[in-house]
Amino acid sequence: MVIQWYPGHMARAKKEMIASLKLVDMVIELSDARIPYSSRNPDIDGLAAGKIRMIILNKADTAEEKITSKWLEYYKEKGIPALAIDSRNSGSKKKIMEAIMKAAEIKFERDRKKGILKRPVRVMVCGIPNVGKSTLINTIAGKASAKVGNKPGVTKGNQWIRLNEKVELLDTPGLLWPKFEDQTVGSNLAFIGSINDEILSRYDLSISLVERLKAYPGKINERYGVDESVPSADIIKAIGEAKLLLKKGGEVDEEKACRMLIDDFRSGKLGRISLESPDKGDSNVSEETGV
Ligand SMILES: Nc1nc2c(ncn2[C@@H]2O[C@H](COP(=O)(O)OP(=O)(O)OP(=O)(O)O)[C@@H](O)[C@H]2O)c(=O)[nH]1
Ligand SMILES: [Mg+2]
Repeated sequence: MVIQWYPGHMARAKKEMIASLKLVDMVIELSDARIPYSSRNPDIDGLAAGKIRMIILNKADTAEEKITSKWLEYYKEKGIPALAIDSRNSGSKKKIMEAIMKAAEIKFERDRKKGILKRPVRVMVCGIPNVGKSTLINTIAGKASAKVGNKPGVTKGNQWIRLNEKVELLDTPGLLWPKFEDQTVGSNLAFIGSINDEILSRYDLSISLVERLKAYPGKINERYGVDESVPSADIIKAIGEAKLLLKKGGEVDEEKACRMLIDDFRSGKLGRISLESPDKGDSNVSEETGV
């Protein structure tokens, strides 16, 4: 299965993002803590050059804490402020606001020197689809200002949200890039729900996910009570049998079994799983930018 998804609305969103970048001081890029490398759009480094930067490893509740800490250490070494959070949790608000105000200090200082006292820091929140950008903004705002949903492409256009006299946030639509050179990146993005499911084979995706979950022996067994030592195709069937996902004639509904497995991974019900680590020698860290 070859995965590519760069619909026309994304090319338009990119243009809109480039136009809005002129208006912002800071760019907060959300990535998914389970795949911090694959979930970062390689275009953003270039587009956001010269801006104050911050990286958020979102959905940290679904990733292994030990590996997320290694990623935070990795960004610390690069000198890029990074945070790991569950953006649905209102407790994250304080942590994010403190990080924004700390990172923005340089801008406020610059303004003060110019005699500008009342200009807020303008912050663009960007990242791939479905990574939690709008959820994060709602949590910080303390109300449902931006539309959220568990599928890619929920936010259709840029939307400003004024938090207070010091901070304004810009919600943006999820952005991918025209070609995934490495198909592991493509499937990682599909696992977390950043690719439109309609263009994917759920069956092929589930087989790849079962293969990847071999790094976490016991997770599938714990959740569905099935034997993990059999071939991947039989694991899918066994999940359908165990969960009574049957068609009319009593045959296993594999489509439903695949959907359950993928949804359970996406929501973290399979447990904390990290698919990428920053350990040295891992091919999943960009040689070019080192980020
Ligand atoms: N487990 C978990 N789920 C989250 C977290 N943040 C967001 N979600 C869920 O992820 C889904 C997508 O959230 P959105 O905020 O709509 O994502 P988005 O990045 O704005 O998506 P687009 O606008 O489509 O690009 C929703 O079902 C959220 O509840 C998190 O930190 N942890
Ligand atoms: Mg959104």
